Amino acid sequence: MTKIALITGITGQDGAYLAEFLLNKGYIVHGIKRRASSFNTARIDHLYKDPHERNVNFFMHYGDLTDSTNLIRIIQETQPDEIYNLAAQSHVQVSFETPEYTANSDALGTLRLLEAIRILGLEKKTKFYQASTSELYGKVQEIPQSETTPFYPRSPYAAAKLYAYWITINYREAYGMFACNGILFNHESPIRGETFVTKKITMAVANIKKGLQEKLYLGNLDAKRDWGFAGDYVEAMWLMLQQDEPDDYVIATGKTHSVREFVELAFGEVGIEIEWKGKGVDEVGLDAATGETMVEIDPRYYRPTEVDILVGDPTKAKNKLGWESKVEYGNLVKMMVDEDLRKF
Ligand code: NDP
Ligand code: GDR
Repeated sequence: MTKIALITGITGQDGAYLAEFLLNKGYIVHGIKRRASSFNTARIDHLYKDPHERNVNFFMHYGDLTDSTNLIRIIQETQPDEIYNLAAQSHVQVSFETPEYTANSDALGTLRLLEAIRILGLEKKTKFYQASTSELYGKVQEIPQSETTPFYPRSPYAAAKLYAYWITINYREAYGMFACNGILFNHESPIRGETFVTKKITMAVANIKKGLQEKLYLGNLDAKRDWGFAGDYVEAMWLMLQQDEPDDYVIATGKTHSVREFVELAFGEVGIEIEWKGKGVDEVGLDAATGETMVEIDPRYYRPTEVDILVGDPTKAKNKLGWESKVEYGNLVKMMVDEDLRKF
């Protein structure tokens, strides 16, 4: 029997990788996209087929996580075996500026989907994946962070995702739903959103190399993150829904690097060695060969409350799902810089 998947957030980084992954597994894939005044489907255009063709297995529906009736109708029409809830206002810094909207889409949006499954009587048919996040750990209580590490959210985004995490568990326990949280640590790719720090850096490196940009402005250089490759991480989402029992899993590489190290490695890819001078907001990253300023600090990118260090313990995912992160950090940085050099 051909399986049917419904992906929210299909136009995002993970939505695009997951849609391709599931289509390759023979799924029929439905995606929910928001109406926008300009095209927002660049990441999935290569998967799209004219609906008038035969054997079409990829369908798009207009929708929004803030609109319950729309979600109920789409789930009723598509009768999915698996729902992957990837849609979110996913930018931590933006969540400080739009806290209420972030809560509406990221926290209540998750509730709306779970409730839709229940209203439609699909509790026993439809499995549910929730895109939980390492941001839940926030002000970390333990290194590395595992499924049993206490949470301490440090942003409106993380607080909204904390609600989504617990409501997913509550629906699993209250109604016997097959609902899982993937606690994913940062994962990146050439199609990462352009305002996340990795992509911002790799794009700037490519632009500077080509003489299209003078320098790069960043915030906190000392934040440390456990960065993996998005293409690897979507497989873990799928694996969680193929197990006998629903459960929650940390998905991570187990290694951590600072933003500063990422900058050094990315510039290194185009033959620029960065030398740091000064302290705090006055710190600059110089081209060691020419003395030109490549990186400056702009305090605008500092967050009111920062998450200093994240590093995940993926042991449970390895033992129970047989999942491991494949693309190494250095190769990830190279992949992103190479793609930006090619594109821009
Ligand atoms: P992106 O920001 O790339 O994609 C987010 C997607 O959600 C986009 O398709 C966006 O649509 C959609 N969306 C936003 N708001 C709404 C809404 N109100 N209704 C419907 N759709 C909406 O995120 P990623 O692909 O990087 O992440 C996927 C999920 O995983 C997110 O929930 C994120 O919070 C979570 N996560 C991500 C991690 C990462 O490192 N990437 C790590 C841990 C968790 P549009 O294109 O129109 O903006
Ligand atoms: P994060 O990713 O907040 O971890 O959330 P982001 O790339 O935005 O920030 C990582 C770290 O870099 C520091 N930083 C900057 N960040 C941005 N965006 N821009 C800058 O100029 C800059 N300078 C320094 C930040 O302070 C931070 O410490 C991502 C998102 O994908 C979430 O949706 C997801 O849940 C988590 O990863 C896991």
